[in-house]
Amino acid sequence: MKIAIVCYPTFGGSGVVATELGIALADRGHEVHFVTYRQPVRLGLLNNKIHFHEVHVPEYPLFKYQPYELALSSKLVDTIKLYGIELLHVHYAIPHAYAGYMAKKMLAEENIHIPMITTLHGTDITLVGKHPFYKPAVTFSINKSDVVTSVSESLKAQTLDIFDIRNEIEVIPNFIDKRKYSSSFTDCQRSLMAEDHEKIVTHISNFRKVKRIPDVVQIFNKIQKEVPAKLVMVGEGPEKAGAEKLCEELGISERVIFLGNSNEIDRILCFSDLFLLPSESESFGLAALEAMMNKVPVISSNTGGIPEVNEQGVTGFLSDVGDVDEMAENALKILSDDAVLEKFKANAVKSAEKFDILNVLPLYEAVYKKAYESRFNKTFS
Ligand code: GMT
Repeated sequence: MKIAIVCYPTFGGSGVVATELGIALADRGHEVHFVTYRQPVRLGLLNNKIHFHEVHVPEYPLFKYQPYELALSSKLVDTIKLYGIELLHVHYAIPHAYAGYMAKKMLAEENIHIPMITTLHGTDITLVGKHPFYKPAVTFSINKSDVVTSVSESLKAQTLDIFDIRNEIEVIPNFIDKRKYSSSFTDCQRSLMAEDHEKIVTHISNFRKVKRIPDVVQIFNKIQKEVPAKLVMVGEGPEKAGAEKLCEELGISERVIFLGNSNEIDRILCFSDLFLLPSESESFGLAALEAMMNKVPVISSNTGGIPEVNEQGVTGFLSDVGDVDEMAENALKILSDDAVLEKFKANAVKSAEKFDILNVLPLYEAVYKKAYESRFNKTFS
């Protein structure tokens, strides 16, 4: 099948999921076309099964805001016609579902009918999408999608709660490719980050307010008072400068390493002992799953879809949003005893395996089949 995938090409979770899904679909013999404004960060070499089409938005001085949706929908129309694309999968409702629907309508004028799958990722619903300025357009484009999927039960419930949705929403969780981890590094080069006797605590995100970055620093501050430790902060975003300042104020700058964005997440997680994710809201928490797959237990908030990934007392611990005292106490329960740490590490990887791509990919293929067959009234093979 020829599939067009629309996503954000950045380090955000929705772009990562879309990219990994596209790569896996290509491995299964599908022809995948990514349509976005830059080559997705996790997309490696292109080949005859994986194509990338860049959306250009020409600058025009009359416009205060350049019309990306317009350029995207036009690019989709051209790409779908040129390559005979049979199915469109858009990740993150804003503005992708809206632009995708416009492309569908333009194509229908030329008697080309293409089913559209929309995958809801989180902030497109819980933060941005529910804003009154966007809500009518988001509701409309979700209702006009042929199939809607969400990455957790929690996000599905929130979507139905916030919007007037008439479509079914199918839950397809985020996934991870277990095979990529079977050849884990034998030497993580841990010594580059910390002394042998120090534990390594890690946080990875896009450093937005929703991630509660000051909580990460506060939790670590409490941890390092009891156990020798380093904090590795990976990512870039608006909250980073404040976090650096807070570390200075707390006198822990020497114990905290800010790495910036990295394409070597697995190498970093390989030497990590604990992962912190105290988010305000989190539809799934792909970063937590990636940590778990690398044998790293997770201390998190209990918000949104995180409890569907991090199991209380098994793969880590969950607390109410903002309860940094309890999060630090739980972190110390794990870090203070090597036998306990080993137990949590083993549990984390075992639990993460449930989300292996081999279990999740067939769910996406099933929704593609359903959308294709209901659109074309013929069997998908
Ligand atoms: O905020 C982020 O982490 C980025 C954001 C995105 O869409 O790029 O992530 C959302 O989608 C991920 C993939 O489905 C989920 O794992 C994240 O939990 C979700 N983020 C939030 O809900 C805050």
